[in-house]
Amino acid sequence: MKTKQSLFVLNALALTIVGANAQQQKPNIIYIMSDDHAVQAISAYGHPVGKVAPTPNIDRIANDGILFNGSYCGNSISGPSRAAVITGKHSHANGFKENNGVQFNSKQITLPKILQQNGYATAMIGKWHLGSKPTGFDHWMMLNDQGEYYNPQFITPNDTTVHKGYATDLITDYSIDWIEQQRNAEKPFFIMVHHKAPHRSWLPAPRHYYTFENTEFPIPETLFDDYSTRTRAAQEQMMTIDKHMFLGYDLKLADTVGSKNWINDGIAPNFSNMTPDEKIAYQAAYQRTNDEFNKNKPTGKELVKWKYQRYMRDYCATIAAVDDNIGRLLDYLEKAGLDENTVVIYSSDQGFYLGEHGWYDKRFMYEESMRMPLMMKFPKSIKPRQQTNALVQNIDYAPTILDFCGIEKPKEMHGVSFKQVAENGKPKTWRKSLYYRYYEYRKWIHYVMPHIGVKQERYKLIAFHSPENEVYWELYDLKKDPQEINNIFGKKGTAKITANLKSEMKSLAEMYNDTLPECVAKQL
Ligand code: SGN
Ligand code: CA
Repeated sequence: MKTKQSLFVLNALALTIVGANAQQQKPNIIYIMSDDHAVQAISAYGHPVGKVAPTPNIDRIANDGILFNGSYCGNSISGPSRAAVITGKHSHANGFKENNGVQFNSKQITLPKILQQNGYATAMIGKWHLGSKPTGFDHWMMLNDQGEYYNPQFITPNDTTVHKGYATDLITDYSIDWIEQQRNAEKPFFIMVHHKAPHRSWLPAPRHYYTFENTEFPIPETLFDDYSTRTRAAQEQMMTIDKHMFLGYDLKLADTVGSKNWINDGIAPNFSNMTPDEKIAYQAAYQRTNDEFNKNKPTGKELVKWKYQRYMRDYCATIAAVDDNIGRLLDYLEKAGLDENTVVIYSSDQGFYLGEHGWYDKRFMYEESMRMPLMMKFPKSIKPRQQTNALVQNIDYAPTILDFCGIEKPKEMHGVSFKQVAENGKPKTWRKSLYYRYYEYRKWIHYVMPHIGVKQERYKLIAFHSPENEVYWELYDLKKDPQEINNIFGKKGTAKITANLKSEMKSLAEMYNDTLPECVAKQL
């Protein structure tokens, strides 16, 4: 017969075992984020660019799980988007509204802190770019500021050192190394793998110098957009391929036939942290096509087309290295038997213009920049080859990850979990509108007027507002005009739609506790 005491010990033991199993069963989370990777350049999305520059390894995540067609950010620029991801809150609430000269307030609740407190081993490797030191991580190594492609500096809690190699490869090496060797293997893990690529000025790895040399990228229909229906806001920006993409810095063009002397037409050419030998090899890789350019000297529209092709070749070549490395990470997970119980997410900090409307960069609430790539896989509960049009936003990532980990989200998070969407499809009650607000103005070479907007599946309303309190309204019907070239604000037959969207703007601002600028609020 068992004594009372031994029964107690047995019960306690059973509880410990159940506890340990539950802990072990908690999923691992790998959150991969690249920088400025547009959906157009991911083959899983089926865009013509993805067809000529496929990303088979990134696509593996979508094929094994779910692809989000309706994923958007709330403020299309790096730091603000990253801050929204880790806090689950829009910019006005997490305080990180602009990219430049701001420091993230690390005192607030963040996703990594919550996971760490709930027994997760946590790490962040790569671009952080929040002007602060990462918190909530057992282990972190961050690129210095925007980071370099070649031989980048990594900052750790202990030092700042140059690491020999190509950033995308190094970030993956260090991530795999942490998962394999360094983390506390008793705990489930959460790692943020943050690439620099494909951020400007698009410097490919040596193995990809020639990957797209002979690829003709499809010219976007709106490469020569005249912005005729847009308000003043879109006309004063400075991010056109034509007027504002530097021949040396961005496009690596030499001054004459046979010359290795890259043009300095505004900003000095960027050789990242290349060694002298790497620099010679890099310059040599462009020699043939630079000579060809200098023999033909295209001008006018032909020059814009040439710039577009060179831009796309380099941009996609930096993505090719991201793709190689994602393949390497996924292979490692399979080999280590970790793939079944690991949620893998791929995203970028925002979208990007690949020549649409003649632009590069982001910031605007128009589709190409507001839209974010998003895909995730988790073999335990997400079926393969799913797609959804549900409207999701970067503020939802933290609540979703917490939901997968069985942890309740803090009340202050604005986002909602899309775990159900991923597992069972979009519920009937799913949100119908997204809130957007962009702040940064005239702080850097790109001028995009601050704006506030509401995006629904069919319509989008935007209020640009100037420092002089002028308001410029734009309204688009995405069904009839997916390229947003026809601003129908104030046009016949749009009064009701506009009124609905204005009232939605007001209620979203209220729901998120945001204060609208007086000049906009007055017109709602
Ligand atoms: C740099 C780039 C800009 C880019 C910002 C923000 N210029 O300043 O083109 O818009 O980063 O990018 S560069 O001359 O430094 O390349 S973000 O990814 O941080 O949002
Ligand atoms: Ca970015």
